[in-house]
This record gives sequence, C-alpha cells and structure tokens, in this order.
Amino acid sequence: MSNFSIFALARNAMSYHENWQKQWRSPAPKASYDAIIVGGGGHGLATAYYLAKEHGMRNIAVVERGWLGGGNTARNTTIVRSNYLWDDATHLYEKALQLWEGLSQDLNYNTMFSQRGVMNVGHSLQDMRDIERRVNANRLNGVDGVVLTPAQIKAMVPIMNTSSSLRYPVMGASFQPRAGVARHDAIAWGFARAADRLGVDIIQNCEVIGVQREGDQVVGIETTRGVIKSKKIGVVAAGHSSVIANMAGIRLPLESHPLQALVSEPMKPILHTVVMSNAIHAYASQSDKGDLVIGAGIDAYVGYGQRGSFPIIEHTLQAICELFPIFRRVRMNRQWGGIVDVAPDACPIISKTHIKGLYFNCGWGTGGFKATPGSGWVMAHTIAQDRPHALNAAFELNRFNTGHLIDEHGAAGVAH
Ligand code: FAD
Ligand code: PYC
Repeated sequence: MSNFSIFALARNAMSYHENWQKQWRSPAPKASYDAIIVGGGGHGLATAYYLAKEHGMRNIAVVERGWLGGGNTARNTTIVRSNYLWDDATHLYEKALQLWEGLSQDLNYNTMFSQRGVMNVGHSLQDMRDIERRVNANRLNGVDGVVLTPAQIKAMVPIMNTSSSLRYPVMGASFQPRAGVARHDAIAWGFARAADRLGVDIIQNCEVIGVQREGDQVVGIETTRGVIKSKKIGVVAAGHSSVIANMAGIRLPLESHPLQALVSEPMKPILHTVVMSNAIHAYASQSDKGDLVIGAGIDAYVGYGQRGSFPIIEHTLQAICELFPIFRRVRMNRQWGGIVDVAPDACPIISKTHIKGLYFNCGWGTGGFKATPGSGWVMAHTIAQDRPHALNAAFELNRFNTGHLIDEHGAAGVAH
C-alpha cells in the first residue's frame, strides 16, 4: 500500500470520527422542558424513550453529568433474568424480560441479548430449599425455571467441579432458560439513539447541582450549564440518588456501596451459560468476545470510589477457582467498581414524592441492569400520568412507612 493511500485512509478515519462526534455533540439546553430526566444511564434513557414513544411527550431532555452510560450501565456484568421470589418483583422483572426479547427490533439496534440461561447454584440443604421454593413461586407466576441435580449441572457445564468433597459442595441449582446476558453499552446507545430520533434532547456534561421548588411544586434544576425549568423531573441517577434528593430536601432510605467486577483475557468458548452462587459470592459468564466476566458480592462499606477494595475480589477468585479449576491459569485483564444504591429490602424505589412533579427511580442495588427496559417503561408511565403503573405500585416510597416491604435479599443473585 502506498503512503498516499495510508494517508487517505487515516484522513477518512479522522473525518468519520469527527462527524460521529459532531452528530452526538450535546445540544445546548433549552430554557424549559415538559419533563427532564436526570441521569443518562440505561434507565434514564429508557424512561425518556418510553415517554416519547408511549406517552407522546417530545419536549423532554435527559441531563447527564458525564457521558452516556458511563455509570453502572457500562460497569455491570449484564445478567438478565426474572426469577425473583415475590410476586411484585417477579411481575416487574418479567415485564422487563419480555421487553428485552423484542428490544433489538424495537430500537433498531443490536443489544446482543443472548438467552443462554442463568444457573443459580446451591451449596447447602437450606440453599436447596430456597431454590426449590423460588422455582415453584416462579412457575406459579408463569416464569420459566427448573431445579437441576448435580448430575444435570455437570452435563450442562462439564468444567464445573461438582465433587461432594468441595469446601462448598454443589448440591443443585435453579436454571432459567430464557435468562441470559446482553451488551451493556448497547443498551445506553440503543435507547439514546431511539429517543434522539423521537426528538428528545440528550445533554451530556451537564451536572445537576440544585433542585428548584416553589412551595411543594418542583419548578426546575440548577446545572453546570445553567438553570433549566420544568414542572416534571425524574431522577434516575443510581448511586447518587440520595445526593440529588438532598438538594430537594428529601431523605431517601438508601445506602451507596461499591460493587466490583473483573474480566479476563479472551478465550475460546468454554462456558455456555451464566453460573451464579450467592453463597460463595461469585458468578461468571463468558462474553461473545471470549472474556470471562466475573463479579463479586457487594463491598460492605459505603462509599463513592468506583474501585472497590482488594480482599473482596481475592475471595471471589478463590471461589471461582474452586468451582472451575480449569480457570486457575487464566489471566485477569481489568477490574473496576460501580456505585449501587441499596434500599433496606433490596428492591427498587420507582415513585412519586411529596414534592409535586418530582419522581425517583433508584435503589436497584446489585440488580438493575436486567430491569432497564421495564424500569424505563413504568417510570415513563409514572411521570406522564402522575401515578404509578400497576407494575410499580408496590415500589413506591410509602412502603417504608406502611411496612409493606418486598424482601428480595434471599433471592438476589449476588449478596447485598
Ligand atoms: P447508571 O448507569 O449508573 O446511570 C445513572 C447516571 O446518573 C450516571 O450516568 C451518572 O453519571 C448520572 N448522574 C449521577 N449524578 C448526577 C447528577 N448530579 N447530574 C446528572 N447526572 C448524574 N444488574 C443486573 O441486573 N445484572 C448484573 O449482572 C449486574 N451486575 C452488576 C455488576 C457491577 C460491578 C455493578 C456496579 C452493577 C451491576 N448491576 C447488575 C446493577 C446495574 O448495573 C444497575 O442497577 C443499573 O445499571 C442501574 O442503571 P441506571 O441507568 O439507573 O444507572
Ligand atoms: O442481579 O442477576 C443479578 C446480578 C448478577 C450480578 C450482579 N447482579
């Protein structure tokens, strides 16, 4: 290849990059909108998309302090499932799973949703009782699921050590065949593009630093790009919800914790489903690129450092190596943390507040990625109609007054 064509190629690549940047340069915010969504992660962008698509609201903006999907949306391990224990949770996550099943077509963007199944492994008699109870509850709700014996697990995942002499012996598992994984940043980009096509303003590098009220009505936000007025504001800022609530004079029952994950060097396909264990705080899947995607239980302390602490990851890798001895020599490539906000019952808050026009969607803890389309769908309904949809009625803030908590701690795939 001559020098000339190399330069031409480089020039083409540069102009492609510049055009792409121009196309996505954030517009200047307008003085006012019919609704503003704070937080440009998957949930915020999905909310904006469904507000425009399902409720015909077009004069809306998403404001994001960094870049789209730079929060938990692109830091998570992408497990999508709906095998929760309690009816309210199951219905909400199953709605999300059904939306996932048609999402690539709906958004005209490949979300790489891959229904390769999710296995939750049990290591004690009590684990197995909980697994059987959960699978029965799922089936009563029309959600797919089976209980597997160690021999059935071995047939599906031959590389797993199912020997009874393990420190935490494998005694069985639940398996949801329709569950799986997706591509995390594609969710942010897919929703962003689809919302943009419907006229939504997506404004990056725009941090909310104040919430304006007139009496008990919200009237706008103060941002690093000026004041923007609106009488409907939906806060969808995982990990930082309490900070923004504080600006409006509200105290949320949430704690922010780091949650860590890591990926290995890429390998040929060897792990064809997702394997999780709540008891040993470890789970693994293999991405389409070939990396092992591994995650830990939550860091016990509260904080905003997107790194996490060392012993957690060390314990997770010990557990992974015990379960999959073949992975002992695999090199890990990257480790990171995301900040998740956890409610006392490990369930989300999707709710109006006592301030008119101010709504919160938060508290997803370790498990909100799978909910992204469903969360946006019900949040859009709540904002547009100023009342919750039947699917999120049980997830309002007033449950912390009435005591109607939906305790999913035991059924969470990963320890809270
Ligand atoms: P985010 O993507 O975090 O978006 C919130 C946005 O708000 C951010 O972009 C942030 O910059 C913005 N923001 C914050 N403050 C402000 C402000 N003042 N002004 C403007 N913008 C602001 N869930 C699963 O279902 N399956 C999994 O396998 C899974 N694995 C996980 C693994 C890890 C390591 C982590 C950290 C999380 C995991 N989760 C998983 C949880 C999941 O990632 C989250 O629940 C989900 O992504 C939350 O999405 P979101 O759009 O609400 O949040
Ligand atoms: O909720 O399935 C889940 C999950 C897996 C890893 C983190 N959360």
